[in-house]
Amino acid sequence: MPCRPCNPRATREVMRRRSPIARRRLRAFTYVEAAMAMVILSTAVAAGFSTYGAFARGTLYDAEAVVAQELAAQLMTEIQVQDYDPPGYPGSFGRLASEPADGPRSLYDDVDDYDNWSASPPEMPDGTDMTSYIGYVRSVIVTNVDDATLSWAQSDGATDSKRIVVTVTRNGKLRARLTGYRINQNGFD
Ligand SMILES: [Ca+2]
Ligand SMILES: [Ca+2]
Repeated sequence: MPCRPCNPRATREVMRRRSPIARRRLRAFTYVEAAMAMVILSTAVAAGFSTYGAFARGTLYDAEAVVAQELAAQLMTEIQVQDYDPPGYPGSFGRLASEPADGPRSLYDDVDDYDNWSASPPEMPDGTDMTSYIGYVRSVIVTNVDDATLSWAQSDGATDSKRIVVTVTRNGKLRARLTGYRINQNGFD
C-alpha cells in the first residue's frame, strides 16, 4: 500500500488522533533519542581531545629526545678525540688534582678524566651553562673493558679499551644514551 505523503499537518493530525498515553510515550522516546545523541557527541568530543593530547605529548617527547641525542653526541665526540692516557702516565685512570670533578672540561686531556662527570644544565667545555637546555642532565661513565669483547668491565687502567657511556635525562626520565669506545692504538695515543 503506498505511504501517505508526510507533511507537518498530517503528522499533527496523527498525533491528535493518538491517545494521550501514546503521545507521552512518543515524546519520551524523542527525549531519550536526544539524550543518547548528546552522550554520543560528548564521548566523541572527549575522545578527540584525548587523542590530540596524546599527540601533543608525543610530539614534545620526540622533540626532547632529539635535543638529548644532540647533547649526548656533542659530548661523546669531545671525549673520543682526547688521548687514551695522559702524556707520561700510561695505565693511569681518573683525574689529576689540576682536573677538578666539576670542571671546566677544558682542563681535561684524556678519556677517563670524564668519568663520573655530570652537569645540569649542560655546560660548554669552558664551564659556561647552556641555558637553552635547563632541565637536562648530562652524565658520563668511563670504564675499562676487556680488549677482545669490549663488554666485560675490567679494573681501572688495566686494558687498552675504554667504554664511554653518555646519558641525558630530563625531569628524571632517560632521553638519550650513547655508548662509544676508545682504543689505545699501540701506545701512540
Ligand atoms: Ca687528564
Ligand atoms: Ca685521566
